Amino acid sequence: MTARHILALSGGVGGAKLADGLQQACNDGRLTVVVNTGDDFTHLGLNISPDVDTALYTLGGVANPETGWGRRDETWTFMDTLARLGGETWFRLGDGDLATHVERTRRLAAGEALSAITADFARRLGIQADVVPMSDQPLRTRVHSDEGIFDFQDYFVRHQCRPVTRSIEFAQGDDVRPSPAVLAALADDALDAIVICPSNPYLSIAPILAVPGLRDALREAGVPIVAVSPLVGGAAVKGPTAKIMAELGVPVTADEITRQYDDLLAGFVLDERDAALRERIAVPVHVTDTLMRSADDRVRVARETVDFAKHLKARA
Ligand code: FO1
Repeated sequence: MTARHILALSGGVGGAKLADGLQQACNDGRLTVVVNTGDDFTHLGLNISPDVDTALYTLGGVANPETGWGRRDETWTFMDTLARLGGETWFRLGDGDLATHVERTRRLAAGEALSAITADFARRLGIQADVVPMSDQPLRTRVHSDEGIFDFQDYFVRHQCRPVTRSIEFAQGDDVRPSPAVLAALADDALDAIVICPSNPYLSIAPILAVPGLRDALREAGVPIVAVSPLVGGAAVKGPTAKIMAELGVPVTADEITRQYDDLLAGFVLDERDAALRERIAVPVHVTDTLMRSADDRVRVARETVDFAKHLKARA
């Protein structure tokens, strides 16, 4: 695989695994990872950007291998002490992770942009890729459910995705725009492909596409956009993708994911367990084992995805 510059769109754990594979497969090429910030929230007075941190920790090789979020070899003195004091403990912040939130909060309060802080954290973690929050302005995912309207982490962690989803809102002010680094990456002459990682299309990729101007900028970049299916054998590898699809009344099948990305897609990477759905997909399809259990799997799926995208580019 030789690519000059790949841009990937990612949510949390599943997306970060493919981004990690892309980083390892990129060799001398450039990788820009555009990360969802719709899950961001203020908690215990701290600015928390869960998907950005999952990308940073995964690409920096310090992610917790069991959860996929948070840091490996974490200690929990802060949480244990908070519990003894009767504080809020439903959202688990490890001691090392806490330092990330404290430092981010301090720098945001001092007037730095989230993208500048993230770029600096990435450099300090020795990450080769450019990790870029989708926007420097807040856009917040809110889940409208049978039990009321929930802020994202309230729905996802506190209520364990139990409420039945009716619709999903991306609450944002008039000033929300793509991070300058996203637009600069999309304008790069060396950009070869855009990869939509196997993140939740409704909760993790949709907020990125909801940033005004971003969807058009992706389409106008003039390179193939290829998505990797987040469904394997009609089930989500992790998280509530299948549950939400059922609740929104759409079939829980991989071909439905291509309809969610609609006008953007030039190609789709389908899991081999869903190969029978191939005929129902309007764009070119690459069938493979998309499960990323090991580090080698991440690199293999990344290589195949980029090779597929480059093949589509050569054909265009
Ligand atoms: N997910 C959980 O299920 N429980 C938690 O307590 C939790 C804490 C947490 C702390 C920092 C962080 O960066 C992520 C954390 N996550 C937790 C993951 C997060 O809620 C989700 O993975 C994403 O927002 C969805 O991509």
